[in-house]
Amino acid sequence: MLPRRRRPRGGGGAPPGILSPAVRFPGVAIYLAERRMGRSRRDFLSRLALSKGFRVLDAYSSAVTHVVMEQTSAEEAICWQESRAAPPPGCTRPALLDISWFTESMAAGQPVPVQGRHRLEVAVPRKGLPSPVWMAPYACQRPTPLTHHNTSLSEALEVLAEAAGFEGSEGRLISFCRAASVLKALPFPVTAPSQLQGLPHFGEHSCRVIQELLEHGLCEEVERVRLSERYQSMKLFTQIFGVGVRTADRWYREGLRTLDDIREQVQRLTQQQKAGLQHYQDLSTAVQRQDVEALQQVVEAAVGRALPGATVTLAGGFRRGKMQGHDVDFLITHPQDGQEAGLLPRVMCYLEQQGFVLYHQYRHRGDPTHLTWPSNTMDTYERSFCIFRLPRPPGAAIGELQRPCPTWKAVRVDLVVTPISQFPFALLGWTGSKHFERELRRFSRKEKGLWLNSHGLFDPEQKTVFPVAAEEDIFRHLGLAYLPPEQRNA
Ligand code: DCP
Ligand code: MG
Repeated sequence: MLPRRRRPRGGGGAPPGILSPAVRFPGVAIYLAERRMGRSRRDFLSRLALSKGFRVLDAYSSAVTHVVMEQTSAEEAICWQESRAAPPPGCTRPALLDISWFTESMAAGQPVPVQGRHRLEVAVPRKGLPSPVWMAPYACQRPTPLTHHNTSLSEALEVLAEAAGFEGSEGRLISFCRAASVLKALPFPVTAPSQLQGLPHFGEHSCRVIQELLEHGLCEEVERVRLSERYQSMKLFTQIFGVGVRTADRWYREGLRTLDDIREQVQRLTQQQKAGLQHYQDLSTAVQRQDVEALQQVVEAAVGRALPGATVTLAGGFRRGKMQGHDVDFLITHPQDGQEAGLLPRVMCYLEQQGFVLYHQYRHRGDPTHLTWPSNTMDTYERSFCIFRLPRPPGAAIGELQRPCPTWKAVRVDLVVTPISQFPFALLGWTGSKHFERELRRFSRKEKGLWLNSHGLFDPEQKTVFPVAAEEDIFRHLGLAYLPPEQRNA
């Protein structure tokens, strides 16, 4: 069990509910509908959720994100919801869920991503194929759950996106990402090309790929790319910590193909790349959720010692509900603006003394006014890119004994320090997904004329920034319905 975390409140103007002193998932607000549940069971479930850091609202309102019901049919649930006030413009109705979502979330100690089987849905008699649906054009305007109905199709498009990125074709990369992201948001599996009609971002190329996959189970172009020497070497090289597309491309053009080829050139590598190569096996193995919890405790202890009152918040894919990831992203802040300055060297020093650090690269805080707005340079926060030495619990799986060192494993961790006044922007920016962030910035710029980055939201005409207290405020300023992290898997 993790110690309770102190963290900035994410309520963002939510109506008063039953509030826990330590809300761990500010993006989730549960409403337990009492209908068939009964008062005492509802009270028991509320207390359980509160004890695990969930926010439970005692009244149904537009702040509710998850409605949980028991022994209620889908038809009854929808009638119940329609009898309530309609959501304000721009807000979506909360998900109607059966108790399985609640019990699974309590068991996991965090909100599990909402899947089809959790939803109370009216079974519509199927007449042939589900008809094409209307879909909002920007990924930040629609929920995208972690697990969806079109995984093999979206993965194929993402191979083409990645390959385009390896060739420096940013435009093609984004086009394929957008089409893949639409598939992830669809509420049904695509089984016929006609279902793509009217969907945004489905150009001729993406349609052709999907058609081939639906007809033959494979797409010749995707398979050719996947098996190509170029794609495989670029993927291998860019997986090394500290190696980007440009370096990987240079190595490839020089005829290098394998990790051994790179090891022979060790004198040309940066310290970061050397560390990446040294720990390649561990770092190319997915980080698991239990590793994240162990790491959070380690980081919290160091941060608490370096600056009492400072908080550690999980961001990145794990905040979106992923069970595995390539690294762990933590944001550090302090409730008093300015207190956090210079904190990270003390944290790193303490972690190093305890033997948790295999490698780290510290970056001083930069001046955010030097960012060229609107910029793709994410931020100028003080940060450390680290490789942690994470002790393995005794009795790790047998297969683990073949690993380089069975008693610990190397894990990539990013630590980012932000002043509390900018924290909601940093949290939004560091939660991802990458495509979601790209879309959010594009939406801000093109639809609202505002510039968004991980430091703030800027109005270039008025020359003003928007003060915010929580992520919800940023969505509100942009006129978007709030999406909790687990619906940002675009
Ligand atoms: N990010 C950022 N600045 C960076 C790197 C990442 O702001 N220099 C943002 C982009 C992503 C988010 O942080 O939206 C997390 O980045 P990751 O690369 O860690 O990606 P994920 O955590 O989503 O996935 P995973 O770590 O599992 O690959
Ligand atoms: Mg990450």
